Amino acid sequence: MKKPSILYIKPPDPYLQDEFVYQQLGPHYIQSYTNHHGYDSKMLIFYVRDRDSGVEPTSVYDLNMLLYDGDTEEYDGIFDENIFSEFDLLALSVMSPQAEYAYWISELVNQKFPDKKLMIGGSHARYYLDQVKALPPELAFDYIVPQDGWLPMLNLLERNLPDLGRSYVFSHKQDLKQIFTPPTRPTSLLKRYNYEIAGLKAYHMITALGCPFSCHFCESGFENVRFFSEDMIKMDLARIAQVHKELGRDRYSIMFFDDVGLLNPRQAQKLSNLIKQEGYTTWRAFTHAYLIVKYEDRLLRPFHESGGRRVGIGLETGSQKSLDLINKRNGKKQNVQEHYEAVKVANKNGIAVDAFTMIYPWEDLSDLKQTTEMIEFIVANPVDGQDEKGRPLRNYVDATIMTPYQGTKFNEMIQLGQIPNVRLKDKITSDLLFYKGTNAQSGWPYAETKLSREQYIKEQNYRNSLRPKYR
Ligand code: B12
Repeated sequence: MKKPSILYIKPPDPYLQDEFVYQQLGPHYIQSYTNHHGYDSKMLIFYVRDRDSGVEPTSVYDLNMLLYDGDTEEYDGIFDENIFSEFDLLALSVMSPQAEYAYWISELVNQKFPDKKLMIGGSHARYYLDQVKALPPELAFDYIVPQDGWLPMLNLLERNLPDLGRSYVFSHKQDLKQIFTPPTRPTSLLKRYNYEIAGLKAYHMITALGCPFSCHFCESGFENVRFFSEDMIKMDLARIAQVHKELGRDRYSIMFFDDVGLLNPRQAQKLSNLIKQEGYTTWRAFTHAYLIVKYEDRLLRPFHESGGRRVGIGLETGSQKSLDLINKRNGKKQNVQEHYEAVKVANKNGIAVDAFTMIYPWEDLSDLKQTTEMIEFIVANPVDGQDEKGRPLRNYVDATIMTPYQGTKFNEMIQLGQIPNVRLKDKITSDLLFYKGTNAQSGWPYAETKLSREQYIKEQNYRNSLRPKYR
């Protein structure tokens, strides 16, 4: 019997100004695994045509699509629904901001290709499982995979895509040490992606899933950390280095995007060795303020010596009151003073900081002032080093307004009235406590906040205006 074929589908990424900044890894991990097991598949990447026009797409026909068969780009142009007729399984990978687009696709398939099986995986299925399960028949999926995709996918393929009724949930947590198939990295696809670290073209990868921290604004607070094997990391690093070389680059860069980038000196050393072995010139990883303060050179020296030039840190806020409420370290105190210290230590060691901050709906003028002062300090603090283009390295900042998404502790606390001066609207529609698809901004779910929305937006704009022109 012929093995079922799969079309992996990535809906557009409405978040970034440009679609082609980061490859969406989820479907590439699963594709590599099904390739290994002998199943034919292609990758379909949707993107918004002519983003700069400012015209928002309102249907799937407003989108463009890119079709990849392995390393070969087969098509790039206006969406053609006939593509769906060629495959047995249409498998979507969806983060919540992409959900709106994903439902355009499921609606079309349910209407015009009812014999095809539809599957949804990714963080949207995980964190909004109840809503995905409750989708009306015209938008619903056959299979919902809220956790890891490897085993559910293989199992359903081996059973020749059984009829299990609509919205069948198949949840599985994988021992990542048993996965030896790094994500597919088609050179011609990666060529489209543009991101630089310290002046060199960079791609990103992950070493682990989950997060050991407990930030009350995050949906994955308290998710166990599971590491991929060192072999898997090596294979992925080697493949990415090969892509860079195939694209004619002899100096190239990598970013580790997981939450556990530089955790301790031993691990930083291990990653640094791998980076050197594969010939990378610069790299970036995430770390935490208290770790930089705790380990200083022991953490940062191996990083810097192997080309580490930027660290991402969720500094969140300059207000101690807000930092305490966030509860990043699950009951352990983190001090705002450590944020200043960490930036100074990193910069002195030749490493620039990408600082992520938020505005919180309980904040008063003095909280806002404290974070703004911290940001002013960060952007002004000199970094002792240059990038690969000979420009001084500069710190970078990002400011957003916190939305208490479903499944976060803040959502629960606000609903229970535990945060003074903050109330949510009685009627929460999907564009309020949900990532809004087409412009990737959250709505304003608050019935009451300490200051007005306008005050918060003004402060946010000011903070983001301090960003350097490059990073
Ligand atoms: C890298 C990253 C980004 C990058 C790149 C995004 C991209 N194109 O991939 C950038 C910076 C752009 C980004 C932006 C945002 N991100 Co982000 N990001 C991540 C991060 C750190 C890693 C993603 C990743 O590569 N994971 C590795 C892969 C293997 O995991 P995965 O995709 O979940 O796939 C697994 C399963 O979900 C499943 N699966 C996935 N796809 C499929 C498909 C099928 C068919 C099957 C069967 C299974 C399956 O199998 C995989 C293996 O288990 C995750 C956190 C994390 N550690 O996952 C957050 C995360 C995905 N991001 C998140 C958020 C909130 C955002 C933003 C909204 C942030 C903001 N406030 O603006 C934006 C929105 C982006 C958008 N799409 O519009 C949330 C999403 C929550 C949600 N409800 O969907 C996460 C989970 C972090 C968090 N806990 O808050 N992000």
